[in-house]
Amino acid sequence: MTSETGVETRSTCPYCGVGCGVLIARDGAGGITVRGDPDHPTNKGRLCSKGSALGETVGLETRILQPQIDGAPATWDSALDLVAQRFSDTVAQHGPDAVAFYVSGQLLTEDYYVANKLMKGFIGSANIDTNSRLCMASTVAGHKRAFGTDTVPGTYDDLEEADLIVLVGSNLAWCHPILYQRIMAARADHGTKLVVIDPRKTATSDGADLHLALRAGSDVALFNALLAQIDARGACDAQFTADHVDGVAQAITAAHLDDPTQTGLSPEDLTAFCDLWIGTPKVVTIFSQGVNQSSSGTDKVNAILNCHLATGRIGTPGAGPFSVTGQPNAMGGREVGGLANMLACHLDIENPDHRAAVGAFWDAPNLPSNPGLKAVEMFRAVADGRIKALWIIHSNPAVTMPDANAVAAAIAACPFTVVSDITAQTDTARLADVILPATAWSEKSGTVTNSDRMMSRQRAVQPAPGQARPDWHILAEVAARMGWAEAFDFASEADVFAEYAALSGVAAQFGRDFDISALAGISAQGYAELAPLRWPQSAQKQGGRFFGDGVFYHPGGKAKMLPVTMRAPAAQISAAYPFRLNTGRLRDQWHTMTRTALSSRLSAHMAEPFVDMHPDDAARLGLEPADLVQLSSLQGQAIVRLHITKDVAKGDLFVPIHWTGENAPSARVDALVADVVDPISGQPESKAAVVSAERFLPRWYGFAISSRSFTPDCAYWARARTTSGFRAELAGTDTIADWEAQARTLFDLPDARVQSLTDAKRGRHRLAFYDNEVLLAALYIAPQPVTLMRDFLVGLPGTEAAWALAGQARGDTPDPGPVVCSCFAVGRNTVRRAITQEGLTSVDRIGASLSAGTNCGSCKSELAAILREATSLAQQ
Ligand SMILES: Nc1nc2c(c(=O)[nH]1)N[C@H]1C(S)=C(S)[C@@H](COP(=O)(O)OP(=O)(O)OC[C@H]3O[C@@H](n4cnc5c(=O)[nH]c(N)nc54)[C@H](O)[C@@H]3O)O[C@H]1N2
Ligand SMILES: Nc1nc2c(c(=O)[nH]1)N[C@H]1C(S)=C(S)[C@@H](COP(=O)(O)OP(=O)(O)OC[C@H]3O[C@@H](n4cnc5c(=O)[nH]c(N)nc54)[C@H](O)[C@@H]3O)O[C@H]1N2
Ligand code: SF4
Ligand SMILES: [Mo]
Repeated sequence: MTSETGVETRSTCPYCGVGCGVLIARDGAGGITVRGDPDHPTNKGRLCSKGSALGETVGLETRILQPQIDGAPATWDSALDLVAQRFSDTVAQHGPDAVAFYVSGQLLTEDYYVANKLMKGFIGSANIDTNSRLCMASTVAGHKRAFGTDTVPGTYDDLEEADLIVLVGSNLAWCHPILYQRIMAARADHGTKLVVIDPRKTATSDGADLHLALRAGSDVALFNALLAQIDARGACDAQFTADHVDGVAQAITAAHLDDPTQTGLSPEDLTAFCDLWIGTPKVVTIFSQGVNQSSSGTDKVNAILNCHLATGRIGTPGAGPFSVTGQPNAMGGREVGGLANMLACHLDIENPDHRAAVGAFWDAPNLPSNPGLKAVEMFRAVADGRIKALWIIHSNPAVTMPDANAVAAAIAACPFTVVSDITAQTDTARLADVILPATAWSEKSGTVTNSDRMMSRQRAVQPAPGQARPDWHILAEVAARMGWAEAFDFASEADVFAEYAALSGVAAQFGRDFDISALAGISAQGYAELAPLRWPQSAQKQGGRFFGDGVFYHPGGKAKMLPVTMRAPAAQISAAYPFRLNTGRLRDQWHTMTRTALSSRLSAHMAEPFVDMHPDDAARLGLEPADLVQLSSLQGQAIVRLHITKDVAKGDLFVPIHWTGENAPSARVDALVADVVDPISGQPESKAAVVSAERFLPRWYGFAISSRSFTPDCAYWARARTTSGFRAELAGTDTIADWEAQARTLFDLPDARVQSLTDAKRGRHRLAFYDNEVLLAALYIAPQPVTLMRDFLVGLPGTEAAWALAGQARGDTPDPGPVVCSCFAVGRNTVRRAITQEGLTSVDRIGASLSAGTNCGSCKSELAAILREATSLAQQ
């Protein structure tokens, strides 16, 4: 179903787990407009920079619109027949465990349900795992150990109710911006205190009362210190623990035995933290990837949950632990059983009663009794030939799995790999035998569940382009061709959802938390009109919080505190690998950038991959600002731009995760990361590799702009979209004899008129290509990192820029600097100038003068940092 031009349709943002409601309208020119839904309870009309730019990322230029077999266009029938045949043959010859699905927390609930039903119910293997293994697995395991289920107890309303919010391993200002803004609003309104626990200084910690820059991986020691103090100060809730919690004494004993000095924090900071936390009953502890992505991730989760259980601060307004989910449907995937060690609706694969009930409900003959392979094990099994047919849906593991080079090699060598994606231009799709074109957000329809258990609809407003089909539909078609037409005879996504809701009622009979059986009989119209609602939705309970009543899901109804002890990250710093490599996200990019990089606005915030390094380390290595740095580990190498900053501690490095073979092949950070996992959750330690760093010394550095896309071929390059085309940073190790010929090949401009400026002795070359007076492309080469007014130059292609070779603006046109506010394209230098020239003293004043920060607000913490910097410079 699609909508008419101008008519607004309610849907949900496809990016992060905040789950903001949007209103989408077709603009009559093939595109869409997107604004925040004022009636959605999560965001009440607000959107962050990524949500605001959604309209710019739905174009078709990079889409795959027809199935491909071995790189050649194919019909749906031949592609689906081939996939079904190869999977059936592989199962027949080698058994069901010789095939696997690797899926995604970005799939809609309906897609996920069908994938899980096909693999676990009918193919008869549990080899379906998901990128949520890299994301939420430690939380799932920690929740199950403590609560007996994977339940997020609270709701977003707790952010406004709380008096203290603690963020552990979470850069909320960039990764869950609308939640961060809700916290900032609560802070302005009633002074909510904010503590940030992160080894790195971030946009999030900039706004905090207390930033605990603990040593990487030491969160367990910190929360054990807190638990020991809770005990020592008599702050345990004796009644609550006696009635509702097991394991209290053991957990407290373990906490006292742990050593808080491992955190590297000062005794004053530790005391300040304990004072605040213990002294503030309404405390919410939010945690994310700094906790989960660790070889002790599950213990970190339980160390946090222990403190809330000991004090009974859980499931009441303004109090509780809160795992924020990353992907839009990370939570939904956990509900449908998308992880290899779960069944469906929070039922357990290893429980024979659960298996029998689900098997009967699905009328499925083949339910496996053992968990399947978790992501890292799965790709190892692909590598060593145990898995011979693999279907990757909605994920890009050749970039995002640890030991990514080995994973890419395994996928390439797998006898049969299918990739379902919206584009064929990904590192993973390029390795596939069959690529299946999926419909994308704004064309597809279904439900997602956000971090606070709110189920919201995504709705289609645009027709499916070309031959693209919804993911659930593709899966059902393959299932039918494998011989299970009846079980997968879904007429629509509404049909899938109704079946799923009915199954949750079966699960509820086993006393499971996830119960949406009230929706079991939902009609097509009811589904079409479904307004956001929070689970559970059963006859007994609708939405609300869990555990405030002290009722948990372990047999006997009690929660468990776990005795945990800090373990350092698995890889140890050594003389050969002296740096700890932290990794994470940037404000305006989403994972491997297949959608966000289509927006020039979003690409302007940080246009190149980089490594944050402390000034003392840079000095010791003899590195200068803007040098290129080669990072090496036992697994692989990366080359990135140096960014010298005190935001990271000495010995720590930070590299963003977003760049891929498509836009900066040398900067794939997971090529450096070992595939070490948490022993309980199987989640990889993505933020604590050890690496060495040295200057990467090319013969030449370059900067290129062009109105058309181009793909460089040199040791280092990074390309990004601009308002007028594309830009790229380049560096090469080879000697180039003829720069004009080189540039013509690069830009594919064999005949265009050229203007050049060469100082061969100094190794400087500048070339600009024109169509009449209009600039098509330009290349700037120098033996050192090229200094240019880049943020000015990127606007020139397509204009009559006769002076492009100068590399800077004429006269007194000022250099705007890199973009800070992507909504209004306001550069850093523009903000600095306005602060000094106009004497601006607050973020609001900056907004009034330049509009920066007045739309989505995602840049407010950066504006505050520029303001602080400018003010302190002025006072010196
Ligand atoms: N802009 C943007 N937003 C996103 C995404 C995106 O790609 N881009 N992705 C979404 C997804 S899937 C996810 S999972 C979330 C992730 O959201 P976050 O978890 O907030 O994001 P990260 O940047 O991965 O990591 C968070 C922080 O963990 C810190 N950290 C590293 N090691 C440790 C440690 O040992 N202890 C502690 N306490 N902290 C540590 C890092 O310094 C980093 O600042 O973001 C979601 N939102
Ligand atoms: N070192 C390090 N590694 C990490 C992390 C980290 O912090 N550090 N974070 C980890 C985490 S938390 C996560 S969640 C993962 C994310 O890693 P991935 O899931 O691998 O990354 P994405 O770029 O989100 O991949 C989604 C793919 O789905 C495609 N796609 C988009 N829409 C659709 C659709 O509707 N249907 C289909 N079939 N395909 C579609 C996109 O084009 C893209 O290729 O990365 C993990 N890797
Ligand atoms: S916070 Fe931003 S990315 Fe996340 S759901 Fe809301 S608009 Fe989308
Ligand atoms: Mo994630």
